[in-house]
Amino acid sequence: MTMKSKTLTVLLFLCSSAAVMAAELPALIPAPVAVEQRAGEFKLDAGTRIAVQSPELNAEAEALAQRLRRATGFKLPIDHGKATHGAGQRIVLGIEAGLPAEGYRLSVDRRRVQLVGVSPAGVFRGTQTLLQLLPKEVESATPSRSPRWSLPAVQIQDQPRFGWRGLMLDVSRHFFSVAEVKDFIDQMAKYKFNLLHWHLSDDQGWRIEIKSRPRLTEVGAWRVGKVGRFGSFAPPAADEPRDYGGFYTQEQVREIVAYARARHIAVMPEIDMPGHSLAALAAYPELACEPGSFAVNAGEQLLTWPAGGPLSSVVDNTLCPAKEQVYEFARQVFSELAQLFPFEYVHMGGDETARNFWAKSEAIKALMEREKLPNFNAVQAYFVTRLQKIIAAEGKKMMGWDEILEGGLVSEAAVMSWRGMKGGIEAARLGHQVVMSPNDFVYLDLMQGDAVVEAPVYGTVRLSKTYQFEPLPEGVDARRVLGGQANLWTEQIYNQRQLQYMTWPRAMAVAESLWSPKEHKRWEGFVPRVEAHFERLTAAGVKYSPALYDPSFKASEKVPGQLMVELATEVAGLSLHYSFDGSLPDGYYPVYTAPLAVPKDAQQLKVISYRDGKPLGRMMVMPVAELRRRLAAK
Ligand code: TNX
Repeated sequence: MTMKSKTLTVLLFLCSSAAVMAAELPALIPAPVAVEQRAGEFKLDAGTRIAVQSPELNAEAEALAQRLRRATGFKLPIDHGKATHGAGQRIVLGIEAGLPAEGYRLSVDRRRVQLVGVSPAGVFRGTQTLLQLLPKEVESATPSRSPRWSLPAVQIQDQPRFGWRGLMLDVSRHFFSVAEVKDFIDQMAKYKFNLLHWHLSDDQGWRIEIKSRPRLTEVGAWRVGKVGRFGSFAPPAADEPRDYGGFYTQEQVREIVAYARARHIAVMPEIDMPGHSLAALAAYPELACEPGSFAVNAGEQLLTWPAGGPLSSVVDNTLCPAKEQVYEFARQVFSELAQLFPFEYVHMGGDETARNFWAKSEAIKALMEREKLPNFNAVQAYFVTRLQKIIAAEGKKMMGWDEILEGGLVSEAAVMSWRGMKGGIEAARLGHQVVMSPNDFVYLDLMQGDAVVEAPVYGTVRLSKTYQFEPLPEGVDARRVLGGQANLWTEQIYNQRQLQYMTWPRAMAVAESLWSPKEHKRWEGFVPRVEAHFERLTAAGVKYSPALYDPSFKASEKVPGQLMVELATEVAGLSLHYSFDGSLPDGYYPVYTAPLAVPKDAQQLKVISYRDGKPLGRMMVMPVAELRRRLAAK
């Protein structure tokens, strides 16, 4: 086929309306590089066999077979070697030289499904596309007889845009079990992520067994358990039980690393230093600059951001850069980490270091004089430089949050940009390797919709905003940008269902930003595919946020005293039905067409979105007082 017609089919696939797409081709996320549809279909049935042409692919074949057997109940025997002929349907997996890293080619016709990649990783990514070509019931954990098990005839050529496609999971603020982490990895694999950044320590808990420092998990892994608005809890009383938390043994860590590896996902550990270290100090108080009583934070106020001033901490939560025993501690921790994690990078945090206790410390003062460090940024840089040497001596590369740029950064260190993209742009200019994870696009802990329905946190990042994530800003050297990732901080995430809800569908938008060609990205084409994947998540038993169906609210005052409210949705074609009289609107209520004048004595605006006569979004209950509050805050 000529290049021109290939481009045409891809365009067709991405631009056609939801209805046409659903009829023609299953929704693929992330969108592949090139898709060409053919006539006909491949029927999967009790006679289908899987053929593996290279022993390198045995594990991928077995993983695919297991997924298919579980959902279909078919036997799907696996044949090894070149014998791929004979009667019956075949799914053939093979290695082909010359394809790009993690790339694959998938062709489906009436008789056979052929999947080739340059490596097992490429074939594995291809199997995820293959599964997305099957009906949603393939996601189910139990056999289902209802669907027609068929794949549309198609030719797909695919490869990732970036080699670093990550999600970060914070298991410190709330602990998630081995089974829950594995489940998270399973969901990541479906969307072709290849890196799990595991945030293993923070003020609220130390989560990994370090054999040379047993108190880290004996003491540092446990805190008082609370629910409510994290960050504003009452300080724990002396008699409240410290029984909430947990940690991973080294054996469990190996198990998770192997589990991820089987899905071609690397695991990068993060131990956050020198700030965010209260759990470590609770275990080893001598690592702080000055004596004090340290306890694992349970969600009572800790870090504060005084207006205009630098960040400050209520109790000292930093390891002391002036103490030699801190570097010995770091060496012990990172040498055990280096044994456990084969991935080339380890992450040392480096973010949000409060300096208000350094200012009171004689040890810091002496260090600054001895090393001629003019300010606290230089103290932090001194710490980071020494840490880099410790990590390099363990055979690893060091990565840290963008704060490590402040005060000058050793050239070997890589930077993860979270306070927008500017740290990443600056680091790339200085020649560092960079991963982009800007908080204004890809922070999965932020709300997906309006605070009146979401579990409240301090900000909102809607799906459409996440979909605009572009990891390679103009003018930046592409060789410096490894890729990007989204970060799931868990201060306000108390259980696995909420973990899933905050991740999906936004991680789909991240996956597409990191895998698919930039030119293919189109919001209107993405939405119907996301909607199709909602059904797949449901079949898989995974919770997701329907916030894209909910309106956003904008309060204004045109003439003095007349409150107006404007509604908008991310998705086109919804009707918003509303009431001001306290009753619950349904599809027979007035439809929003233009900004509404809020009646003088109204208490609440209630809104629900419909499409084709069916409710889609949630019942939004917006107090008029809240609209007035937002107007005043502007
Ligand atoms: C900032 S991002 C942090 C985290 C918080 C997060 C909440 C970063 C390096 N540090 O400690 O959980 O904001 O959004």
